[in-house]
Amino acid sequence: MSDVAVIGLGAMGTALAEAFLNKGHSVTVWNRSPAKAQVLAAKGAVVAASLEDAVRSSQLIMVCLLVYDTVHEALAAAQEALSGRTLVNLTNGTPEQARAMSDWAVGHGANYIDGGIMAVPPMIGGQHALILYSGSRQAFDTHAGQLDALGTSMYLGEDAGLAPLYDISLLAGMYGLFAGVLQALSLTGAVGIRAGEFMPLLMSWLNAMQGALPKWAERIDSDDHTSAVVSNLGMQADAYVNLIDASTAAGISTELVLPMQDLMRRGVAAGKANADLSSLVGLLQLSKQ
Ligand code: FVH
Repeated sequence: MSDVAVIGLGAMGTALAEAFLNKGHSVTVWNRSPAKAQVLAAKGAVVAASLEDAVRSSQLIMVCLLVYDTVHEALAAAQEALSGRTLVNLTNGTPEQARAMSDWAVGHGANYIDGGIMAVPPMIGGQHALILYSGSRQAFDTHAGQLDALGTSMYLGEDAGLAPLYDISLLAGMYGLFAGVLQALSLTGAVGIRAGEFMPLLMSWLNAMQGALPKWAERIDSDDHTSAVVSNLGMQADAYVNLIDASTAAGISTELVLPMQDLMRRGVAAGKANADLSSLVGLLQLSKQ
C-alpha cells in the first residue's frame, strides 16, 4: 500500500506527485501515456500497471486530468475499486460537474472531495500554493495531513461544488485583470512605449484601485450602492467612451472592452447613474432579475 495514489501525470499531476514524495509520502502513480511516469519512478514513486492497480494501492486517490469527461472516462475502468477509499478530484471543472462526480463516486462507495488548485505547477508544495477543497468533511479531516504536502489547504464545506465555484470566481477576477492589462499594453505599445517602461505605473495604479474592493463588498452585501459615492456610474460610463474611441483611433481592437461599455450603459438605462460601479453585480445576476 502507498500513502497516496496520483492519477494523471500532466504538468500539474507530476508536480503533485513530486510534492508528496518530497514530504516523505509513499506514492503510486498512473498516467495514460506511461512514459511520463518514468521521471517520478526515478524519484521513488511506484508505477502502477493499470489505473485500477493505482486505485487499489492507496486509501487516498488524487486525480488531476485535463477535463471532467476524461476523469469519468478513465475512472469508469476502476469504479468497483473505489469503494471505501477517498477520491480527491483536482481537475478544473464547474460546480455542477463536481456535484455530479460526487454523486457518482459516493454511489460507488467512495468518499469524495473536489479541489481547486490556485497555483501553477512550480508553486506546488510551497505555502503560496492555495488548494481549495469541498466535499466530505470527514474524509478531508482524515487526510488533511497528507493534503498539506501540496501547499496551503482551505476546506470550504460539504457541497462538492464549492471548490470549483471559488476556483472559477477567482479565475474570473484574474482574467478581468489580464484583459485590462492587455488593452493597456496594446494602447501604449502602439505608440512605441515599451511594456517594461509602463508596467511599474500600471501595477501601482492597479494596487491603488484594489483599495476600493472592500467597500464594494460592503455595498454588495448591504445592497446599498448609493451612499458616499465618489465616482458614480454615469460619470464613468461617459469617460469609458474615450477608452473605446482612443483604442479604435489607434487601431486597437475593442473586443475585450466593449462588453463593459454595454453593461455600464445598461446600468445607466436602469437608473443607476448615481450609484457606484459595484451596483452592476445586480445586472449580471440574470437569474435574480
Ligand atoms: N497547469 C496549470 O498551470 C494549471 C493550474 C491550475 C489547475 N490546472 C488544471 O489542472 C488540470 C491538469 O492540468 P495539467 O497542467 O496537468 O494539464 P496537462 O499537462 O495537459 O495534462 C493533462 C493530463 O490529462 C491526461 N488525459 C487527458 N485526456 C485523457 C484521457 N482521455 N484519459 C486519461 N488521461 C487523459 C493526460 O494524459 P496524457 O496525455 O499524458 O496521456 C495528462 O496526464 C486541468 O484540469 C487544468 O485546468 C492546471
